[in-house]
Amino acid sequence: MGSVPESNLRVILHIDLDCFYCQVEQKRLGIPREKPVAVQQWEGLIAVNYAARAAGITRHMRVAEARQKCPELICCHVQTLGDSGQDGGTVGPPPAKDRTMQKACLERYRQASQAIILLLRSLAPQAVTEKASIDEVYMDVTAIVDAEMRSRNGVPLQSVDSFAWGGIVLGGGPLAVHNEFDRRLAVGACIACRLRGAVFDKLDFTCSAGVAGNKLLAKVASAMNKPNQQTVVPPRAVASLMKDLPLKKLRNFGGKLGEQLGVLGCTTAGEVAALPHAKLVDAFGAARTHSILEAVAGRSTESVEVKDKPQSMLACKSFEPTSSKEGITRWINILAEELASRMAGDYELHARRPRNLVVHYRCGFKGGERSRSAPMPRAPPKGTVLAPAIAELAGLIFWKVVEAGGVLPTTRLAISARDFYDTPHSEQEDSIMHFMMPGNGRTDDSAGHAQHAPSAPRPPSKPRNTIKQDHAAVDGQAARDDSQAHACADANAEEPAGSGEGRGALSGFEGVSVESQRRILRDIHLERDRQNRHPPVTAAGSVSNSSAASHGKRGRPPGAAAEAKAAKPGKQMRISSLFVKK
Ligand code: DCP
Repeated sequence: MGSVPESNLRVILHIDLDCFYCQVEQKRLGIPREKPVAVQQWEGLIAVNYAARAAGITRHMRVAEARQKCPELICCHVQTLGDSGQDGGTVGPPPAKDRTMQKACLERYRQASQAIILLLRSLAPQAVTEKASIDEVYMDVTAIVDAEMRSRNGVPLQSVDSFAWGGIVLGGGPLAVHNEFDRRLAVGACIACRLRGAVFDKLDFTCSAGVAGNKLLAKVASAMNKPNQQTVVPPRAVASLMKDLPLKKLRNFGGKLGEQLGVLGCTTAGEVAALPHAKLVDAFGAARTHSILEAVAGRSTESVEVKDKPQSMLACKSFEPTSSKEGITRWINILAEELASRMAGDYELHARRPRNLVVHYRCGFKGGERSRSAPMPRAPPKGTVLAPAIAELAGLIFWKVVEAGGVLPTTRLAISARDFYDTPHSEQEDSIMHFMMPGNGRTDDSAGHAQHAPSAPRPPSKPRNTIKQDHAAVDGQAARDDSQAHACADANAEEPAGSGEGRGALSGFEGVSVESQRRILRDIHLERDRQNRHPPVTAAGSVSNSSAASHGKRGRPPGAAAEAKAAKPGKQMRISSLFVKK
């Protein structure tokens, strides 16, 4: 490896679903890809597909304005929970949604997200896969690339044409066949193509990817050519990429740091790099200056971490100030339903339960959020806590706080589950493995009804019936409004779990047939067993038997060829000409 630093030899993918909520709704409702579609939450748009973007529709536009601009726009409302039940997401003029009586529910997006990440993990168990948000994943595929390079025994790839789904090389190509790092990136690009192909083939979602030597560059790259394309960043392209890169496109530079750098006159990474060092040190101190300069130069050693289980789960609702016992109880019941459903889904997947229940509340509009916690009601063996028990305890906590004064009128309520523990093995047959057995699909009754059944085995916990005051918001989410769908959806603590309306289907697989769900789950476990013996994703080999057809049989995802053609010429080139024979 000579003097090349170790981190420069990593190969990192950032995979980002295209117009994610729209794709989920289009798939669910059978709306063709080429139709303009937007997902609305109340009267605002929170997601817009690429056909609608071409017609000038943007996120945050009001529905009325968008319809005026594009009369053929199909608006789907996010699923809502509340008085009119779990409706939502209809095509055409949606039924009126009453924000005061209903709450947004992102469950179907969480489930789709979960299905995608499970599929990616099953296809590339040697990769380290980190879920970064509801629709983006980092994958460190270095181990797969290493294996591929070893198996080629120094023989370079000559062509990756057959995997070229909209691949673009930043800075112009071709990649250098004699350069080890370029070759490694090319292998990474093939892996990305394979994975994207499998996501399309098995789950019918298109996604874009960035392929680079670190997380920072991979993320920047995946957003550069959307939809349904992938972008490779060879080392020689990094300097010019960073020079004009708007700071808001750089992770962690969008918020306060971006503002502070704006005050110093910088809007691009290159401008920050050109600032006098002393000026940066004055503003940020030496250590922070170092990390800022590393980032704006496109350098990062941050590792990809497996984060497959959310640390907590939260259901929340903001409303006009209310002191009505009836109204507040109604919301507590709805939130408890939502949380219980997610906990049940999480139990199926991860065979674990939360130790504690937290109630978060805000008084008026100005006050900060506060919370109190208590041990979660007990679940029966091989079962999960049901909504009525959660609602009862949450109500008890909330009204005790009210008795102490200072909470009413309330403007926001949230209930969260946290401090998860793994259930004993003896109980776990009821979870994911159970569903892998033929004929063992979940039924309406399978969530465990003996709600107050005595004493499921519990790890040591705080004394029961004690309510603990947590003055600060417990989760990041606790401070967010349910109308801020993205914030909630994005946060790790809000990761997918419950099955909501998906009775009869495994959570995480909404829209996928029960047979396919079982097959995917079986694949995951079989692949894990086989991990080191038969690497399932290779750059040139098949992804797996069941998905190998993704290239031959199905061809490219729709629009890939046209989109690739539309890619900027000159500075960028398609991956199909990654290598020239020398
Ligand atoms: N989202 C939201 N509110 C926001 C931003 C996003 O509710 N302010 C939701 C809707 C998106 C999903 O999160 O579909 C993912 O957000 P992205 O920013 O990744 O945007 P998209 O996936 O919609 O589009 P793109 O293809 O540009 O990534």
